[in-house]
Amino acid sequence: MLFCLWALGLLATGVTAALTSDTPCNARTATRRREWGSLSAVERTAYVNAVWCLRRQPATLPQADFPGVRDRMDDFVATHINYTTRIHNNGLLLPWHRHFLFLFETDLQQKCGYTGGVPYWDWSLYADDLSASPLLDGSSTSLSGNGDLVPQEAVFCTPNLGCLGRGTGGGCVQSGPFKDFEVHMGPFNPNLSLAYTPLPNDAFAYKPRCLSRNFNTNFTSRWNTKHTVKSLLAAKNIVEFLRIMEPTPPDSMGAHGGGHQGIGGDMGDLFSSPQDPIFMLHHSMVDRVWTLWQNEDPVHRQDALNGTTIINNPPGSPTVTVDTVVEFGVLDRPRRVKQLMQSMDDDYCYVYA
Ligand SMILES: *[C@@H]1O[C@H](CO)[C@@H](O)[C@H](O)[C@H]1NC(C)=O
Ligand SMILES: *[C@@H]1O[C@H](CO)[C@@H](O)[C@H](O)[C@H]1NC(C)=O
Ligand SMILES: *[C@@H]1O[C@H](CO)[C@@H](O)[C@H](O)[C@H]1NC(C)=O
Ligand SMILES: *[C@@H]1O[C@H](CO)[C@@H](O)[C@H](O)[C@H]1NC(C)=O
Ligand SMILES: [Cu+2]
Repeated sequence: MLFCLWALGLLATGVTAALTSDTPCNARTATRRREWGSLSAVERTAYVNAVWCLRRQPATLPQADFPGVRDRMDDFVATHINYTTRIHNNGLLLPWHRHFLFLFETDLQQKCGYTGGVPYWDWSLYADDLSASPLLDGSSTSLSGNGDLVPQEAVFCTPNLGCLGRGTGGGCVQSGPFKDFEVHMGPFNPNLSLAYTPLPNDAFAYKPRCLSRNFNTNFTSRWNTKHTVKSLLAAKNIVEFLRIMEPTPPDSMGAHGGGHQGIGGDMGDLFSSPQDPIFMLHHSMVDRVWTLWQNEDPVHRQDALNGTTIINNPPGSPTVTVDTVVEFGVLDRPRRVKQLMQSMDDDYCYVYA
């Protein structure tokens, strides 16, 4: 009886987090993150509606200092921008984005009544034809499709990769639920991502424009295939895993970058890519493959890390260990990497279906 009253009191004050942490985490109670194509139309719509709902929630970051932050979705974008040069192409890519995704999922659930997990984009199903996928075909139950064709779009060239064919879009997303989804920050000069430099002064400036995409299967059909996923799962250690997922130095490409550049447009922007709703589904897949890989040999892989806390692991930068503290700005208190290593421990209780 006492317990009931106590539980009711918690419910009444909305402290749902306290309740969930008392619920044992097992395969039955865990949040299930599922492949987009396996969701029903009703489930897909529920996810889309939850993302739009988050867009209508107030921001935490003050608009006086962050003019581009207009809503709760933008809190996530600005936080990602702020930490970009500390969480990519290094030892923090996997743990930092795992928590970022978890915080987003928790917001969808707590602020917008969403009851599922963040779905994932299984790259390998659609690597050769993004536009034909249930995720990106532009239908009302997709996450919208390609951007319209910008004829003068340049080919994508880098010194190490050479030139890949240009994308098939480049302009505004034309149809589907996110056709009118404005983005507010960026774009960033891609050269900024090569080094650990201060953010430009206009990093959080308000620059409203349409959501753009530029589908390019030259990326996905090379770095996001069935073979890619198989190789990731077969990686013998974290060094090999990261070499396939996100190799350094800058000019190399992996599954993480291939997914970003394969969608292109705003998703191709290392700093402000969380503005495209596909971002979270891409990172759900990144996290899924990491989780499956970890669970295959927990003793050796649970706490496996490699790399530093600075983009591209420059010589002398601090090595990431389980004791490294990572920050999430206004989204959450700082965490030790140790707390971000197991999908069914500490704050987490999710599985990939
Ligand atoms: C890029 O993709 C297009 C369409 O599939 C193809 O015709 C072209 O050869 C590809 N180019 C490169 C450089 O991969
Ligand atoms: C990036 O740097 C390269 C080499 O310095 C330069 O040629 C290119 O114009 C730069 N790109 C942008 C967008 O500033
Ligand atoms: C990552 O692994 C490589 C290869 O084993 C090793 O040489 C390097 O020192 C490691 N780096 C860090 C920062 O742990
Ligand atoms: C950006 O990072 C700095 C340094 O960790 C931190 O003090 C600041 O609060 C962060 N700002 C945002 C918007 O996350
Ligand atoms: Cu990122």
